[in-house]
Amino acid sequence: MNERARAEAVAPTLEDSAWFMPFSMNRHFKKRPRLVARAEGVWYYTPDGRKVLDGTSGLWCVNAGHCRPKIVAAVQQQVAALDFAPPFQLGHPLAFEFAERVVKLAPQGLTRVFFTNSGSEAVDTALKLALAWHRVRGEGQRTRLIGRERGYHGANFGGTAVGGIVANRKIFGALVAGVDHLRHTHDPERNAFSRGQPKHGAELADDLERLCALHDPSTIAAVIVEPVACSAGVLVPPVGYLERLREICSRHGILLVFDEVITAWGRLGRPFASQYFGVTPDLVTTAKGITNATVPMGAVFMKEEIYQAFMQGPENAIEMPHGYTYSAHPVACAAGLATMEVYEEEGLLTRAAELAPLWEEQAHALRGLPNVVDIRNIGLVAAIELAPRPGAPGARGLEAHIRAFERGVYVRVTGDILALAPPLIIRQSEVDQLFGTVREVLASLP
Ligand code: PXG
Ligand code: PLP
Repeated sequence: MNERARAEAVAPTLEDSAWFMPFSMNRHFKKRPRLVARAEGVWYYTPDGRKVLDGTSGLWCVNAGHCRPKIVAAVQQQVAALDFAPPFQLGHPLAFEFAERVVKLAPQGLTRVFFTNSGSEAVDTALKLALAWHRVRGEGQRTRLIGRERGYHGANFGGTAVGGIVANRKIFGALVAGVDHLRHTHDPERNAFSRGQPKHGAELADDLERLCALHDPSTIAAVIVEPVACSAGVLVPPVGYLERLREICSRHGILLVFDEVITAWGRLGRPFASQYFGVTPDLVTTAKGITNATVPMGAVFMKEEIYQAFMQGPENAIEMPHGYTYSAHPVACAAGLATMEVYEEEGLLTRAAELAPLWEEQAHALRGLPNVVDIRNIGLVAAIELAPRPGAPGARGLEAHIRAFERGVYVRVTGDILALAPPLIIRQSEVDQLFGTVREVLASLP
């Protein structure tokens, strides 16, 4: 069957498809689907062969571009050589090799890594590690977890509980006891159209002092934040904010977790955002770009002292009763190793720093277009915030997303915020096309 025939075979049945799509408007989408059938580099191809520029690296994950031959070959070879090996009480060489490779890139002092299969699992793993770490050191009263308003930490129980996007939480009711949230840092009145880090708002980190006073710091296990909150619309940390959070956590013995599921693997022009901002957390969660999204994988990096605290007691006892059937899956490790090679050979973990100045210019050149109320950027990320239509929040954003797709550009939309984060291999001419299409769409959008 050629691509068109296959599309026609699929299309008539979509409207009552069995697939309950995640984080999607199922009925709306199935009536008017947008499908991609193939990808290469920065391009998606629809089933009928139309090219669509991938302006969001899939879901912020295909950092080296799509279907990279080296990664494809590594996956093909691995799946034929060793399809699966249990990670509990058995191992395979690639898992150990991959761990060595990635800890070399991790923020300084984060010398150990635990593998998961997604960012959501990485987050729940990090939260469990934080609770357990305090407990094995005799501070089992530290059970509180602190997230932040507008944070996104995946879809599992712990991550949903510390997450701060209201729509993602309220349908589930109370999830995990003892969770509280810092205020978010978004302040359009003072910081609209900031280039890079906004000037105002470092003092918002002092909200952690308020929560410490309220709950008593000795009850707090960990604080988790995204260095840049990407899902909730690219909220860039104010100058000095992350430093202050770090200082308060250290002073009170609270573990600081940076959720770098999106911001790691070169998005800001350094391997990790922690390095970009010069702030080192105690744990880092990541996923997505760790395998260029070719095979699902996530990871938690931790300081040596956290790992060592568990390496006590008899050597024939399991130190950490936690893990997943597919932790360090051989095919994921093979994809990850090939991904690291591509990143290194092509300098992709620093390329965003080279592209960033012009990227920033082009993003902010959209200022003044109808309904544009804010533009934010950092590294190879930008957000364009649109004024909502009265009584219909999200409608304008969704229409922009659909129109852009019809004009050959895929951009992510959250409410009325468009988010751009293309693969790190993007060429300048393709950046021009990305912004050119966004400009046309915004100019034409009611
Ligand atoms: N933490 C952060 C900071 C994330 O961005 C997760 C955890 C969860 O990862 P998994 O692999 O379980 O999805 C994420 C994922 C969007 C969008 O449009 C963002 C994510 C996922 C889907 C959509 O902004 N981030
Ligand atoms: N549920 C059941 C019944 C299981 O047996 C397992 C794993 O053995 C799980 C859940 C967890 O699955 P995973 O390890 O893939 O996360």
